Amino acid sequence: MSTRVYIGLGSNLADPDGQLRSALSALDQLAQTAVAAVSAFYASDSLLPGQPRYTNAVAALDTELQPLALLDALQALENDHGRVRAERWGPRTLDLDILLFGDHLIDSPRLQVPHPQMHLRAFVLYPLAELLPTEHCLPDGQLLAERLAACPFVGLERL
Ligand code: ROI
Repeated sequence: MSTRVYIGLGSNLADPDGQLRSALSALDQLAQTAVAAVSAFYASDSLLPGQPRYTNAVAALDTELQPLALLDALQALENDHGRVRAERWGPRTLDLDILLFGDHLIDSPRLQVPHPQMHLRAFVLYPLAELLPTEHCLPDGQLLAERLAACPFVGLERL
């Protein structure tokens, strides 16, 4: 049985748009996984000053993988795209975050779902809202519409 999963993609190094396109085709080739839909790409300044601008997007996947197996696959993909984990929050060629995994609530040392910062980040919420109805109720009980209302579309450029 497959689960609908939402992945946040981000890059701010080495041709960010190209990194995202290449990541999307790699995601579609993952075992037991298919890409069902992809948002537009969005550009925005980094939340941390002094970094290059990011390109972000959200993809909907249907996967038969369990959450930690998917996380392993995403981290392998990040490494394939030349990501070097030099500093926490550092610039990165590719960042893949599990935002939602069906309606699961996961709180393990390696993986928290829903992604703990997603409700604060316009570059996650607005692309997600292209793929989910805003009346969608998130696993923590909040409506996507409420999250959007609390997180204005500021500084985002839809590409
Ligand atoms: N800023 C933007 N705009 N997009 C990101 O994906 C992103 N990722 C990060 C930090 C450094 C917090 N800032 C970001 O990890």
